[in-house]
Amino acid sequence: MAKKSDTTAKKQLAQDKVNFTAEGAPPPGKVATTAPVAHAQPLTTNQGLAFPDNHNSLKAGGRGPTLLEDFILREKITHFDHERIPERAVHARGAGAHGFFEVYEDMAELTKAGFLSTPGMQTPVFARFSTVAGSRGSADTARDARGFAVKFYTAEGNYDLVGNNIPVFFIQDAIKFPDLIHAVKPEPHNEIPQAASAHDTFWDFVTLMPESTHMLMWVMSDRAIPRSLRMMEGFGVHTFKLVNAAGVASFVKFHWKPTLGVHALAWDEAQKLAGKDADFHRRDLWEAIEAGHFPEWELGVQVVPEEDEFRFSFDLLDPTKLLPEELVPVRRIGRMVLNRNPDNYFAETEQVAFHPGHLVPGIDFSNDPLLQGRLFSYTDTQLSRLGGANFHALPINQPKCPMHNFQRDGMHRQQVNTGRAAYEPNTLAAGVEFRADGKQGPGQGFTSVPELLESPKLRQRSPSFDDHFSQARMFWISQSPAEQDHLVAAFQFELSKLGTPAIRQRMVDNLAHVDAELAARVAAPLGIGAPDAQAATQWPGFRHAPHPVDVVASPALSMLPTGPGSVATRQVAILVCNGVDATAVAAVQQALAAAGASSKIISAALGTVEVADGDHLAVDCTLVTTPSVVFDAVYLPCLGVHAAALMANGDAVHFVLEAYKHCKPIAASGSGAGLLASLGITMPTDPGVAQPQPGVVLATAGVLPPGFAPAFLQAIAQHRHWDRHGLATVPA
Ligand code: HDD
Repeated sequence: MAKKSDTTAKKQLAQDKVNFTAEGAPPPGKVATTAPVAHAQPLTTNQGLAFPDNHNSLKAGGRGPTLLEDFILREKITHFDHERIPERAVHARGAGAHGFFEVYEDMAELTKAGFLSTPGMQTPVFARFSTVAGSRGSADTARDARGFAVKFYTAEGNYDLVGNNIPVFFIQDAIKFPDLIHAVKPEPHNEIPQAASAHDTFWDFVTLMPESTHMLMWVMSDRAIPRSLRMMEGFGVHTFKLVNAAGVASFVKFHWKPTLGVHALAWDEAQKLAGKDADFHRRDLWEAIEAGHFPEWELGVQVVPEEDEFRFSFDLLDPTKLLPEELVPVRRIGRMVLNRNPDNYFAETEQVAFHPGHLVPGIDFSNDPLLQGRLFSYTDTQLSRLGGANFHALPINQPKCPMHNFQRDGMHRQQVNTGRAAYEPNTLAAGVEFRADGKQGPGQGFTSVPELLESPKLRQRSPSFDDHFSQARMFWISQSPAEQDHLVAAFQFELSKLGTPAIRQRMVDNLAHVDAELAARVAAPLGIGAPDAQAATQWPGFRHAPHPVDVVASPALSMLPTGPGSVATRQVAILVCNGVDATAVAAVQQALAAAGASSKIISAALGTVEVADGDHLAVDCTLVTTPSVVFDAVYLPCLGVHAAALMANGDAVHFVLEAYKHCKPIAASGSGAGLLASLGITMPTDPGVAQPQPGVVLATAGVLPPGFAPAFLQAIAQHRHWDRHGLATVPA
């Protein structure tokens, strides 16, 4: 028996040897030669050991158990098991890009910051945009503030401007930040809902914190659902200080102004996009940069001399207040261009560590209590997120200027420091001291602005922070009628989702302090009582300061004046089927391309459609895979006698109606114009070009009139036609 078994084992062993080479793995020591040239380096372990077979673990026989001694397998699996790091507690989902900042003028009169000193000087930057509440895998188009963080790699050290796309914040003191975030994140018992503020805990908290009312107005506005990360403003939010070489400080608010204007999605569209293309914003950023349409913003400053600190009816240190641009104009001092996508998402976008306390000489903090608290939080969070004190040594975080100090050791230390003396002062390291000389002036290092501070220790909010509603009112009265409608609808949507009617009531009671009409409109469909301003005053967090007389509209707060703008990078869908007028399609495509927009041919199936003259037109995408929500505008060309066939397709009908309902520009020619009429959109009575509804461009004649493409381009440049009427009846 034993002998027979030995023989079987030997046979199996021989067979295993055959199998080993038969399966294609080269003999030990040889490197596979069939790999593409780019990957032709030998595959090695983390220790550099080349190994020939990356497909099979080491087993006792071809069908036997895997051996524990397989250190190659163990290393690979172990590394994989530890690939994930904790996601950011907030701003987990983000997209980033490299670029440069270029200053327009010498800012020496205000700041000694070197990167703001020489006109035309370029400083490398890395920018990361993010949503706040959602997890790393959540959808891009959630209703939320967007993070707008920029790291400037200046010659004097890294400067981080860690802002948002909204100029104010929910809370006035950092001690409330964990409460705010616990309230807005998914509820802890069931982890629902993801990336959404429309749930009880968020509104429970904010209604008890009326200081959040101003920010709520922004978050319920279309600012919280940007069309593109490239089309949103950024704000430093807090008041900071600029300091010149003579030590003279001024207060400053920072702004980023996008050259493409500020534009938003429709709320219904944003929700659908969350499912149809959860990567909508990051894809848009990536593709624009790949296509050479580099996103660009101008950096603006609002400067207030120190002696004017108390000039305003609000406190400059209060982060729930903005500085109206009509009171202090925004001076544009430079531009940021993002011109390179990251090579590796994890290494760069995920591992980048921002911190409002990363400053350079010439820029300093104010005493805003929200900012002061942030100064602790950001380093602290990187310690656990990036695994220790050496996160500054990750390539994306390294300063691009010399860096010397006596910080030593710690997890994942990259630097190999030499010498005995890891302290200062010393005489043992050739007397070297790594210290700037402390004098004022360019290149002389960071010094804090001296400030006289003598006061009792108090755990108290300054009464100058008490006015919670005036700027919320200013925001409301500065919006166009369409923007007001969207804001009311957003409040209604969010509050309708609450299971606790008392919270809905508390919100409209608070809103009654902003504007009676706003509160009444929001309350109408919520199944609650009329807004009661007096009831709101009963809650402990309520501090009542009457609206100061200077609450006037601030035109800069509306998104409308920023358009019409450019059509560059806009995406246009051209719906086709057999019989399409290819000449008209080519003419419109040419006009769009010349203006920097792009177009896609959409039909029911991939392949080609037969055009009117018997030729063929290639289809780019199908109606189902690229729905209307991923486009900015739609063109319906003449489809000859086949027009009815397209409209027999429910997906095509839905595509057009949905684009129309989302107020997107629609152009139609020939029988395409007739199709719109059959959908109840418009009656094409005029033979030439007519615009019966805002943003609808028609040509009923067979040949496109010369004004057709320009009219369509103009409609696209206006972004959306929010003033379209009768939309409630459109079934999409
Ligand atoms: Fe914050 C991340 C912006 C208040 C604590 N914050 C973070 C990011 C942005 C902001 C853009 C993402 C940076 C990135 O892309 O990596 N945060 C703001 C703004 C605030 C603000 C504009 C108010 C004006 N934050 C704030 C407070 C605290 C924090 C009051 C805590 C006291 N924020 C953090 C954090 C994060 C963060 C937990 C998460 C990941 C990180 O820092 O690096 O530390």
